[in-house]
Amino acid sequence: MTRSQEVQDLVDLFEAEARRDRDPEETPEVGIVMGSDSDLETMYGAYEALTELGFAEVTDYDDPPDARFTFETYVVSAHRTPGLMYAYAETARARGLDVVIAGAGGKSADLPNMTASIAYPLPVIGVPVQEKSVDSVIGMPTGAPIVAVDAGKSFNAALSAVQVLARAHPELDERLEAYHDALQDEVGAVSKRLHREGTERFRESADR
Ligand code: AIR
Repeated sequence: MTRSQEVQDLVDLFEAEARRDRDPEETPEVGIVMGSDSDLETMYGAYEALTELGFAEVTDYDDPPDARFTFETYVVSAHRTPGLMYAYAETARARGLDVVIAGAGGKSADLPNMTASIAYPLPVIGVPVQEKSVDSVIGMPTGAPIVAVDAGKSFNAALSAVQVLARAHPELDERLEAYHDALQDEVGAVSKRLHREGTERFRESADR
């Protein structure tokens, strides 16, 4: 299959970045890829989780954000642009990525599993964008691993990605702990309020 110019530009970019041998502090740690821009609303959860944990998005490799931990985002289709998927996954490690979050929808959601195979041993966290995509994301043969979340759970995929990174970066451990503490506080506060107000008043209160 030939590649269009738009795709070839991206392949050239990935290959050039792979050759550059940049300082790991300047390259994104997390890569987010999705099969179509129609997946973006579902994959936005990964963006939300990463930014909540202090990650910033790289949109220009030559002008990265100041944040220590960063991520990048692309549309890569396993079926419409197989060459782009191959180039993305094959260069992922050399470009400094430590973990990839890959989401796709439909019954043939092959981007996560193929990215996992090509980028191996880089960990890939698969996000089935729809319920019907779950089997094709998680159904990897023995020896070809993928980690995956439930349909649509891109927020959790990003938390898992940061858990992977936190093994090497204690400050991320602390951010994950702080995030979980805040979650606990929310549940504790709502539980107290439900108990204090009683069920009927709680249901009627505007700021539920
Ligand atoms: N898809 C795109 N290329 C390969 C696959 N499996 C998936 C996308 C999206 C769905 O097909 O991940 O969830 C429909 O894509 P679109 O672009 O037609 O909206």
